[in-house]
Amino acid sequence: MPVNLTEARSGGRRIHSLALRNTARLLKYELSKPGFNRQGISAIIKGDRMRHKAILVRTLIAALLVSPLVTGSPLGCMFETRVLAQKGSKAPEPKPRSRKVSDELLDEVAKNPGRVHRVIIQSNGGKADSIVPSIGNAGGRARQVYENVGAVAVDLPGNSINSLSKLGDVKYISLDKPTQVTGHLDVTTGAGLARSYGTLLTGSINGNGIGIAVLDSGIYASHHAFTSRIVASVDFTGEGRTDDPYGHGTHVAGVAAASSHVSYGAYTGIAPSAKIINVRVLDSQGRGSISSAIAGIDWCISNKSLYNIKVMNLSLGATAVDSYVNDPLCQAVRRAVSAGIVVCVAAGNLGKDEYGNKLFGTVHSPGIEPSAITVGASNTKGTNTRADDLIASFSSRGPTRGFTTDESGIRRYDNIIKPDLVAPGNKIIEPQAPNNVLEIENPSLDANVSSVAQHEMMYLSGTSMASPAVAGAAALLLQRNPSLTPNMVKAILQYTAQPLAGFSTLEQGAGQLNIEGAVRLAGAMRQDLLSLILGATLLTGATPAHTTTISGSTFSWSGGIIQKWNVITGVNLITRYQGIYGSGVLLSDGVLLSDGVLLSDGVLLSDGVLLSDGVLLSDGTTLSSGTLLINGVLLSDGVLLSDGVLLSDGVLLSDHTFASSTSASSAATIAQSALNGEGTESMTIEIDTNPSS
Ligand SMILES: [Ca+2]
Ligand SMILES: [Ca+2]
Repeated sequence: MPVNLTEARSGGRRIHSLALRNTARLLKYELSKPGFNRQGISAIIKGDRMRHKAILVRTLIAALLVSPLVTGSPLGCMFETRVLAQKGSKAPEPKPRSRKVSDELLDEVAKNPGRVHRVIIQSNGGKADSIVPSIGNAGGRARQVYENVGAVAVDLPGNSINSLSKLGDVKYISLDKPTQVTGHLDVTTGAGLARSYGTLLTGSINGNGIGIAVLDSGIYASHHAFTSRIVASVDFTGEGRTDDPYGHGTHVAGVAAASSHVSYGAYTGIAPSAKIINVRVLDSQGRGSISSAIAGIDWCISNKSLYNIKVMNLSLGATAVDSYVNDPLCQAVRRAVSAGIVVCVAAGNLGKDEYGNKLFGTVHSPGIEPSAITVGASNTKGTNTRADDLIASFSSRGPTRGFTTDESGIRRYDNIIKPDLVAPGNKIIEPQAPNNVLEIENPSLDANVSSVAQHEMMYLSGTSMASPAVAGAAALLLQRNPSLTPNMVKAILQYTAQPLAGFSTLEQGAGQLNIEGAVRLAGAMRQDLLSLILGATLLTGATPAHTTTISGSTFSWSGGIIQKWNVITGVNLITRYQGIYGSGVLLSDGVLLSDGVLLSDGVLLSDGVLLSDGVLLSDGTTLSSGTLLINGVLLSDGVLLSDGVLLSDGVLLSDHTFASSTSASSAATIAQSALNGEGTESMTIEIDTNPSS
């Protein structure tokens, strides 16, 4: 519709006013049309043939903004902005739309269109939540919403990026660059914190050069979590292979020593640069014999120097019937410890009955061996903070129930305190051997972080996963202080562990693995320990602070160690060299008890000792009435114990039943697997987006 400005040109303010009114009316008409057209507006203004555009347009806009003609128009502000930006110049030309996808990401997508890419999507208006449904519709997965910055971290298939970028709520999509994330195990155990406590030689603590022997069902050696660090592989099952058709050993090795290669480090093991020695003693069905396990241990002792085997992990066990004094697997472990190897052993997964009742006295062999580091399982709930951590319900509880029978037919139970400590063992994600038996029988164990076998991960639960975390920790301690004896490694791990409130010593030993504290304490000790005499000063400087802070929460160390039937506390344990720390001397053997004070060859071992020198409270008296404390955690929560019976909150398997209910006494099997673990949150799934390397 042409605008008649003849009258307006004839002069006077009235004319201008009329022109403005007419133009405004037309503008209002254009603005009201669906699909508001900037060129239409420009045509109106040009059609006015106004000579004083700059002044007039400004006036016009001012008028429009207060005019009832346009109030309420949602486009008013947009129009204002655009026209003002063009003031004094020609009408605006459509600018090329700025792309909403970063070039870097476009390059990545062009290279790998089918791949899932890790991206950051920024939202318009800062409401990140509103774009999450669209992300799902596009086949993506929102990993984390950052409310304060209006962005979402997303795993997004390459072929969805273009369509998603066209949504109005989406402001920009760019590559979430693969900076290293810190894995859950790394963080919650404190291993990540300890990495920077370097040595002069290595600069960082990662297990470099330390050999960890994994006595298990074999290892899938092609997995990129291990490449080039498996320095030896031997088979004692008779199957003539060292790979892992069962799927257990690969995962166990990963907990101890997986590299940060997959998923940006989300599944980094505890000692990611350690050497791995693959000693296959469990067959393709996860079964083994006592003799094959002993053969594996024997081989490790023989080849200790060749592969620098400092640590051994045994996530396996058999029903404990014989006292550790006679049990052949225990004796083999003892020999390895005497040879200077730290031996970590799973406590077992017999911590509850079919009704969920706690079972005590269920640690299996060789977890009943005093010189072993016997590891129970904690449940981290998938969170890095330790404030919510619990003892896993399935984790086997002490005391040990192996026995000897005297000439009168009386059984003498070992009844020693186990486990020694606990470590994360619920729903742990670590490397998966391809097509393994465990996964085929339990498809939900597949974590699906990668489509490539060499990067694929699976879930497993159990003390089988907890033990290798401690094995990895031992490697870190030995790298930090190569002069530590196995007994000292054990003492440091226990002394720095965090007692979890609400659980007795028979459930958690000294507490939960604290690698930050352990590596720090190991570093504070002299490095000439092998030549020390009793009572010598252990520390090179000030006594380390007995607290650790992980993920924002600070906890106290246990400050104690366990010796068979005793919990010993006191700073003397770390300030003075004790006889029990010697190489080749069993922790807990050869120690004198006198008037309730534990002495070690005349040196006061500790300032807070108690308990009997024999069977744990075999006379049926209360184990503790509040006196036996480790940082406020009772040694035992009122459990009454006598041979064969355990009351209170737990149910002791009748030894009779325990010994006869399984035919496994001659077969070393992996801890009857907890497999699916407890129904709490797991570690976060981190999709691996770089599978080809
Ligand atoms: Ca937690
Ligand atoms: Ca898979």
